[in-house]
Amino acid sequence: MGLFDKIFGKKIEEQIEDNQTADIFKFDLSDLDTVAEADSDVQADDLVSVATETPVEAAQQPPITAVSEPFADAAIDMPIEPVVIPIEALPESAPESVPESISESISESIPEVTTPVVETPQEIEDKYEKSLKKTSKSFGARFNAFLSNFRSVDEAFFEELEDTLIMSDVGVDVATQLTDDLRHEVKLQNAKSKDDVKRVIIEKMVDNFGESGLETRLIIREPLTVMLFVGVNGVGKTTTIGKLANRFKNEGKKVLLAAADTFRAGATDQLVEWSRRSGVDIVVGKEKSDPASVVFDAVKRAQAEQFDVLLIDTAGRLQNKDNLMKELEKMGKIIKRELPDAPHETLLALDATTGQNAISQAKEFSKVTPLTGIVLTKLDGSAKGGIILTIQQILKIPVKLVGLGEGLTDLENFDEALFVKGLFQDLL
Ligand SMILES: Nc1nc2c(ncn2[C@@H]2O[C@H](COP(=O)(O)OP(=O)(O)OP(=O)(O)O)[C@@H](O)[C@H]2O)c(=O)[nH]1
Ligand SMILES: [Mg+2]
Repeated sequence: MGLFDKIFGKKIEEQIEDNQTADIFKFDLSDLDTVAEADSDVQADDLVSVATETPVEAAQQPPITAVSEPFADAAIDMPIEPVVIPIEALPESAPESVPESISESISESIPEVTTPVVETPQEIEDKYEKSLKKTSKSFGARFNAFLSNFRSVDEAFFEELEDTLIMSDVGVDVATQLTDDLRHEVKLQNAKSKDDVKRVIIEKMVDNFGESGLETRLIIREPLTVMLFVGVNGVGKTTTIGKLANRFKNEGKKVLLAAADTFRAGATDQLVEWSRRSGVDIVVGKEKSDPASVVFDAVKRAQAEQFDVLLIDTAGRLQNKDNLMKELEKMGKIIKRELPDAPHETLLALDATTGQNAISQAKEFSKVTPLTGIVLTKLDGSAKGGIILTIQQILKIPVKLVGLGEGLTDLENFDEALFVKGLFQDLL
């Protein structure tokens, strides 16, 4: 049984019969305009625009470890003697301290903490459905526009279908493959109405998606799990770490964060604020210092103090690709020297609203470092849809986490069935 039948239950033949009498088209082209307007809701780096009215003081403010000395590139092969200074001992002007003004502006920009609760399966399903509403609408609008011209399944139909899929961000290769598969699909040849055609196409897309067979669960290792977060600027690395730290903390794990984005001014302060909100510890370094030194100290501390999870934030923007490559390589070496099987996860954050660009980013990062999974962020924004349906198929990397909003609890494990249901919620 394909994923489509598992999720939507009915066999296609039965549905085709039912559909002869029912009109299930809910969209017209005007939906596209609404969605385009709504796009502006989610803007990368738009930190100040999401101010909450009530900044929340974290109940617990864990110690911040500062790395005292940045080390030169050559230091990677030399024994490292880190000096750990408690944050209180640093002069006020040192970059490790969080100036009150910055701290305040950051706390205003991060949505309010809600009391930790264990979510029911229904609540998780509702969250998926709500978040994917915008994407589902724009996806649906495209398909309905295409199907409104439907007369018969002929060559012109397949050409138009291919164009529609490409416009929906499915990617040229997948669109061509899917169209070719459908050319040979007997059910499609027999389809007489728009609804039949729609169902067969959707069934094919869903079943292809369900065939990836990739392991989507996060890898957890005893005694210490190390997760490295990579991705271009603004995709949601730091936010995801903040949310994940909160989740692990609620599960009773001892969590340490490493602020290894020493490149962007303010990046450390942002992660410090997330650590305060979740009440977890953090290791920071001086601005522009060697991020590998932060990673080294964090790994040492995580081992010495029996932390369960270490989450490492990295820079999304560097002077050039070579620098990024060198930096990630060096971090990888430092981690492996202490823990040969780590990092256990190297997660690439991708913004679902950036379409095909996300695929190029994944390909570029794969060249720099082996990736174990994808965090697909901003699913609550408006994506064209195709990209999220085909991302695993194209990249052969599992989506492990999805970002469903900016709040502390807006992160879920990737769930294929809920995802597909959410994406096609208004089309079937
Ligand atoms: N709507 C929505 N916004 C998100 C989500 N994840 C992150 N954001 C927002 O995206 C913006 C950028 O997020 P960051 O976590 O700072 O991104 P980053 O990858 O760490 O960026 P750099 O540090 O510049 O490399 C912020 O405004 C976040 O609130 C999500 O799932 N949904
Ligand atoms: Mg960041």
